[in-house]
Amino acid sequence: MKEIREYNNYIGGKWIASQSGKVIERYNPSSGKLTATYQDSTAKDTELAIQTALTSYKEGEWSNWTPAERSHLLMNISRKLKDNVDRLSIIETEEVGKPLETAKAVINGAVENFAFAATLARNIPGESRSLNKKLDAIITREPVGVVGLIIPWNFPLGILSQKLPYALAAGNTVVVKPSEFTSSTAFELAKIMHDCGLPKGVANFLSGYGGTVGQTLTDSDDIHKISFTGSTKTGRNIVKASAGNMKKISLELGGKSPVIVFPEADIEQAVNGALNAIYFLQGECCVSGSRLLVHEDIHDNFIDKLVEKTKSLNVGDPLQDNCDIGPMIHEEHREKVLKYIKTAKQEGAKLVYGGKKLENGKFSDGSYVQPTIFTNVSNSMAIAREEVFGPVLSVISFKSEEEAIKLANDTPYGLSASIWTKDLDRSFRVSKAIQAGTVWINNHIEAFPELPFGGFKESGLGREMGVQGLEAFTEVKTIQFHHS
Ligand code: TXE
Repeated sequence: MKEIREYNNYIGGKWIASQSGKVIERYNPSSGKLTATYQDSTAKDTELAIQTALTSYKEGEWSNWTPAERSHLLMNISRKLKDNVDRLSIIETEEVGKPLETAKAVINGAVENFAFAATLARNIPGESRSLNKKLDAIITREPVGVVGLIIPWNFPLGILSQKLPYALAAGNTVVVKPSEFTSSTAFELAKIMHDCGLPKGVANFLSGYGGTVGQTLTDSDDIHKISFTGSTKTGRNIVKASAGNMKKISLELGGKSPVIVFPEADIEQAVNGALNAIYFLQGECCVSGSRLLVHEDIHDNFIDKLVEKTKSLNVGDPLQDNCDIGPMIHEEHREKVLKYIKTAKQEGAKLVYGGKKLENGKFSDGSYVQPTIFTNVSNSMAIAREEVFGPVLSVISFKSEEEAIKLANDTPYGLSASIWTKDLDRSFRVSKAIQAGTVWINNHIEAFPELPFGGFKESGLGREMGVQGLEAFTEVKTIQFHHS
């Protein structure tokens, strides 16, 4: 796309500029060219969005729509999103730097999230209990109220769709804060929702920085729940800031996911799986398989194959059909990734491939890093403990199943893990022993709206998607009937 996209905030069904008079400029991380501007919103703009959502919630128009009406609207949004997959994918590729095919797959996932949430809108769970002849009770779920959704830069529409349709299906009103780096597709979604007839004030979108818009949302007593995806550091701030009115919180944070390959695994399949696990979205993904644990008997052969395949990956312009690995989100992030590479070498890890900044020729305008593999990594090194969020793989060798489980769990994170084996007993045993919210057997990365997603330990609180993803946006009310 050639033109520079310009977005105002979407509040109360209207497109309005920030009171700051300032915009945030987003530069394409591959070409370095200006690609979009978003409003640099202030605390006052945020307050306006919150009060608009609160008024809409109190008026109850949306929560009083019948489940069927809410469901049809969400389904229409899903259809309209589908009609726009190609266009929206190009936008995300230009802003995130993700390969176009990856962008398409993720936005198709957003289509499915809206479609699935549409079915949940008509299936909000409830129970009744008969306690004795004179006492019956019903257990109902009500919307939480006004929800703040804070979105990161890596999957602007994908992660938004793991939250927004579920919050709306449950009858809440919302304020959405996209990432300051990649806000466009959230506003494109706002346009689609407007055109589909979402009542004004139900979903309000405003762009801006975390320290202003994000902080105002989390501090506000008129926000009843925050659903956040981002860094563990910001997640901790959100926990503290939410204490004021004890708002509910869901947090989907970082990860250091192990990919565990046992000797009986289908080696070709496991090599391809490990490759996808680390290089999907150039490693800028919360579930990246950034720690590869390989049994010592197959280690050398496995690494040879992995390095061979890594050499054949196409690093370059993410808009090109054959691109496998695009640029890092921005220069500062590239520097962070390079620093981890430097530290890994100093700590004694063995660099077997990559490790360099790509800055000449076709890479000169972008923030590219070579796909990188380290072997001889110890689980205590920084690259094995901290979220690098780049195409940097740490390989650790293990001798026994017990050792593999111990290494896998020796991390503050607990988002996901994958196990590569043909041994059914082992797959059950190990998956039960792993402390993570998602465990894949012979796969890594795939997600479905029907399946809840979230983390153990410092990877977060609560679940998104699945029935649990809707329940997370509800309060449970128990009503007792004492009768004669
Ligand atoms: O995240 P932040 P950043 C990890 C990854 C990455 C690191 C930093 O390791 O390198 O985080 O990325 C908003 N109150 N992940 O700095 O700051 C911010 O504006 C409220 C993992 O981009 O957590 C943005 O909208 N909100 C992750 C969102 O929080 C605040 C995806 C995320 O930004 C805020 C992205 C505040 N005080 C990064 N400060 C994943 N789990 O997939 C910032 N924000």
